[in-house]
Amino acid sequence: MNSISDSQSHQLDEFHTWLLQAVKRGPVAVVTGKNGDMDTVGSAIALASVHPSMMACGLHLGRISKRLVERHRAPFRKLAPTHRSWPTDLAGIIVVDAAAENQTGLELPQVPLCIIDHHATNDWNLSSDDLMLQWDVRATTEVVTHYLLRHAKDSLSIPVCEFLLAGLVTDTGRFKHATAASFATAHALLDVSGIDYQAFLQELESEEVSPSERGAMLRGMNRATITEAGDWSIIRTTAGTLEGKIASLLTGLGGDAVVVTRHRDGATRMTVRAPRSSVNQGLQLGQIMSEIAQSLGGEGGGHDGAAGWSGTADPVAAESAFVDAVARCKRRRGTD
Ligand SMILES: [Mn+2]
Repeated sequence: MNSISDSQSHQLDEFHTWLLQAVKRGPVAVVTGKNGDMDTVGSAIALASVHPSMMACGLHLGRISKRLVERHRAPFRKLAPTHRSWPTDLAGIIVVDAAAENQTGLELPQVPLCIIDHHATNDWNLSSDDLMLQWDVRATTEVVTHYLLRHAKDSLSIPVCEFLLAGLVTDTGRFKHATAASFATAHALLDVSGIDYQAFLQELESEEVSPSERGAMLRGMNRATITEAGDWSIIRTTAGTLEGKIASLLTGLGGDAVVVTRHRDGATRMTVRAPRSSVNQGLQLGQIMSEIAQSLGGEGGGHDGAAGWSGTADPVAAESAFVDAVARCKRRRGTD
């Protein structure tokens, strides 16, 4: 089973050398992105399983991550945003699935750093002791899976494979946004663990949306409207919670892009999605969101088909900035 390029193999070998040297010097923290989604938490826990002096830690556990951590009693240390008491002999930090230091929500100490990520854009400032593995894959757990397959096969226990597979399943939207490489990663994980995929997926999805969340989502759907923006049609709405879920449901309606805006306690957040057909015709949402961060302030970025922005700008101004940016984007016809 080998679906990675020579250069990717080489990066995994480089990372292995970096890691071996780090764990020899002292403990290594594996830090998650602050959203605590299944991809970042799954990557951190799986990676931290390779050596006893590694520890998965981060600000927050998302709902699915929390359930899987509890079910497997997996080691994960929750940190406060004010956390400063890192071990004095801390030998390195690995950050998984975060495109910038502020996406960890933590102030990281000055130790050798390794970033493992799959976002299209990133704002890391790295020094020569640091390492960056930024792969064009659908989930960070894909990179971690290939590392474990190549250098730490014994770590691929059933729980570790479940963490990796769960990150892949959620970041690909149940394989809706999968590539041949992500299917190959999934195949390798099922093959090595013997996990029954259907049973695994049913258990992962067994947590239903609560009645109050269902109401909030229905109200968000009810407010949705369609706007023409240049060559594109955008479905837009506002929501107080679960913007990602609402955006996914609206994406299923077949517009060229979806924007869900949330405004709460003076903070504005935009969650945007685009189907593959729009991405193939030239719409790059991660790029658009980082441009919006440059013009309106705040933080923005992400993937071509799924991205976000947050800041203090007025929600109407933020949404208009997105609509304008999409309208300026030329549609390439004739592909897909
Ligand atoms: Mn991810």
